[in-house]
Amino acid sequence: MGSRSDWETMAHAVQTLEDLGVPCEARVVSAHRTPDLLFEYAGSAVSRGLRVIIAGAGGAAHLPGMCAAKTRLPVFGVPVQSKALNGQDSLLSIVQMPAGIPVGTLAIGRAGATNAALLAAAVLATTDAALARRLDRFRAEQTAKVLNDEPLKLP
Ligand code: RP5
Repeated sequence: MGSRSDWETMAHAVQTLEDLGVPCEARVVSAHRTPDLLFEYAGSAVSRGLRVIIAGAGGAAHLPGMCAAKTRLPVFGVPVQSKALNGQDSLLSIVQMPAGIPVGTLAIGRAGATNAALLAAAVLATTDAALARRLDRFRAEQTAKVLNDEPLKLP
């Protein structure tokens, strides 16, 4: 993520990955404030054995795009909800990549962070049968929770 201030949002990605038993690391790597670290982090991602990168950033959110420019790994971008523009700025910064360097862009905020983790797990599950079973179980439990919910009552 681009800043420690993004952690409140990006913790949902980490929590989701941990719930699914997917090993991950959480780092603050800023495209603006630590550009050399970003180059090193994304540039060494393949050789370090990373499989997917989830990059969360807000405002002028260059991190996912710059990350994707430096690695061929799948990069999923999470637009963090900014104070000034509610994350619309983050979303447009991340989603409007020119053809050639893709960033899979998720929803603004918590839903995007959670879904980025689920998408990353889905990618990894294509070559990991045990993870595929855990992901299927997560989805089945989610479905059952909705179906077995209490009947609605007037407030
Ligand atoms: C971006 O600027 C970060 O991703 C963060 O969402 C935003 C604000 O950062 P802070 O000023 O809170 O560190 O680079």
